[in-house]
Amino acid sequence: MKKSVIFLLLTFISINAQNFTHETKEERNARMQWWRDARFGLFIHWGLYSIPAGEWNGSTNHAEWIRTTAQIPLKEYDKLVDQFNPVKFNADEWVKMAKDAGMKYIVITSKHHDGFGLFDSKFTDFDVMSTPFKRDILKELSDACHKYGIKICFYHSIMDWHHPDYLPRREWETDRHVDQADFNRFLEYLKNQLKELLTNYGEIGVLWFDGEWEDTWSSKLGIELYNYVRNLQPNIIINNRVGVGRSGMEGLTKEGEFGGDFGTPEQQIPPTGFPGVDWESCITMNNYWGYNKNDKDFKSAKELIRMLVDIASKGGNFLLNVGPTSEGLFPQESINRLKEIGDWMKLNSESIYGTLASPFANLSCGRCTKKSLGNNTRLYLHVFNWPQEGKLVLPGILNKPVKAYILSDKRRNLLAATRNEDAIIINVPSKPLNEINTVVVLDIEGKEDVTNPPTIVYPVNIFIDKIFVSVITDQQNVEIRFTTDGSIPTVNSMIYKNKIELDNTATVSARSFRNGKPVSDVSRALFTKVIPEKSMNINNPLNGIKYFYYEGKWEMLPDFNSLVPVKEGTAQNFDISLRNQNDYFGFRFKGYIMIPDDDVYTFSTDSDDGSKLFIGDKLVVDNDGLHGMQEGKGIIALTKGFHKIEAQYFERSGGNDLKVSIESSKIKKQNIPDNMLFQ
Ligand code: H79
Repeated sequence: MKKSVIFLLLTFISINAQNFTHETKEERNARMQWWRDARFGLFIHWGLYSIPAGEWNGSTNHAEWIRTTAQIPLKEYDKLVDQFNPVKFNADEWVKMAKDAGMKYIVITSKHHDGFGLFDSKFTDFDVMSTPFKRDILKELSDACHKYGIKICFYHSIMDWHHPDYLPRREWETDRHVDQADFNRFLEYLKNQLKELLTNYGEIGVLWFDGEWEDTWSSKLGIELYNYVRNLQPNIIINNRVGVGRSGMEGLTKEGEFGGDFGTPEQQIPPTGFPGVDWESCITMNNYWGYNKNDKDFKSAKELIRMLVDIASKGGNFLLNVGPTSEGLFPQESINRLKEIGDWMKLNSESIYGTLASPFANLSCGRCTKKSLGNNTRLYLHVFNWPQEGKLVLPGILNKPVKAYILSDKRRNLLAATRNEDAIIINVPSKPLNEINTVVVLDIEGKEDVTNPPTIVYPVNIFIDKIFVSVITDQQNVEIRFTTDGSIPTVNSMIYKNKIELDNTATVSARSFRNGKPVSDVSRALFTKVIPEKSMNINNPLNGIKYFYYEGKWEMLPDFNSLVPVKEGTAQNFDISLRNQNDYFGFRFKGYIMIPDDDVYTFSTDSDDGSKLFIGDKLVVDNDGLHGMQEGKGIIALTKGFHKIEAQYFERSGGNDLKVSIESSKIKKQNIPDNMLFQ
């Protein structure tokens, strides 16, 4: 192509920077497919922090956060650059270990919070090219990944404890002045480095952002960055930490917030899946992400395999972490575990890759994953608890069994599978082939027809005059029958057609029927009729709310009654910007809320750290304790008019924020507006 044509094309691309946050379902599915099929990836946390290996001045509870947790001055930390020389690093070996473990992608820290880059960056000297090692680690690793068919992905921290223009600072930091800091320049730096990562290393599978929770980052910047990255590699997948909608360590995106492409539960597996939502649990093999030489608390291979299966059965991905040493080696314990997982995967990976979530609400024998076979369906029964009597009972399914066998049985000996009412019973050997998890394959006729109870749907479970309750089910060709007197629905109970209207306290019980026979378990929910709290009369209400500001170091809300406020006055709203300092403070807001209608109201506080909300004298939201932005909710029935409202809040250190919101059948969830607050 001629230079001028290239130039024109580039201009064209840049003026047409697309908005990638809207795409069709088909486009999204196509982009996400490899990742959904993969189910299993390797996380690598590696950087300068592998040199101290978790230890600083005698304390041993550090890792990749050591710069902050040991409060290391910048010039001390910078000395690690001269020591970083992982001569035993061999990209091919790392990639082969991941591949042999059954992993399909690797996410490595291009830059962690400390700001150090494992790649050759033109925009900083704080990178691997300034170390004695002087080899672009990401280049070697991405080449090896491309060679072995593993997707290479980068973890890139937004928070940066090194760059002079990043804001805010650690509270104890003294050697990086804020005076000349310009966050916009930092944004340029961030984008410049991302452009390097997205142009110099071939196709990148995922960009995994983190460190998004400080108050300089915003939803707007997140959406901009998402588009910036997709513009450079349109098919890339980006985690939800690019925006600010993550709900704490649970990691799923809060409703209404921008959530990138997938949720990121950290160090935990959600109790259930989230139909229609992509997510990935990232979990360490021992306790720390970065290498900590004293941390020998490794999960067993059995635990890790069962975690992988548990996650897959809920429709998620498993990103399992290894923290390599400063020599460039995986810890031996990690190598051993990857090997054991690989041994299991070699025989059983078909039950992981490309599977869908379990159709069963719960299974006592273990977990289930699923694949469509066109007309029929294949269930993979991951048996954790092998049956004593040679009979594996799968309760709660109405399909005809087609065939069954043990996945790791090379001869594929067929197992007899028979029906017994709503169960399928499979004759199995008396001993499992694998103690950790023996997978029994069960093919069934048609789409799965499981007896999960119908779902009773309601926004709140209390009401004043009446309430309308919906019931839904995934089961095909059924009618739902229900009762409101606590009894089990029978073939003679009312058929559910429209929403159930209740005007008295009642328990709704629902069950599916087909051809006059019950074909599901029973679901139940209690709805309580309540008397709403009476409003009060106030003379001359004025807009605004009283505030009382306190200072102190607390781990939970103090008894403000026993403390003297540093200052007090009137605020427009629950406004914590009226503070004198950014850490170690608390607020109490007192006033009245004008309630527009008799109704049930859901109040929530979203706060970092703890908060509580009282309406009248009732504690409605208890969201106390030390935590990042975290939401607490409560419900209360109120009559129209004025009610006392009091919010309490405290902040220890780090980020701080308080949002108080209201929602009802007539009010969309929103922060309580100024015009509802009075003093
Ligand atoms: O890279 C690893 C860790 O170093 C990093 N994430 C994994 C993948 C990590 N950074 N911070 N933490 C883990 C814990 C931090 C938690 C908190 Fe928060 C930050 C509490 C309050 C601010 C997360 C964000 C929970 C609430 C908001």
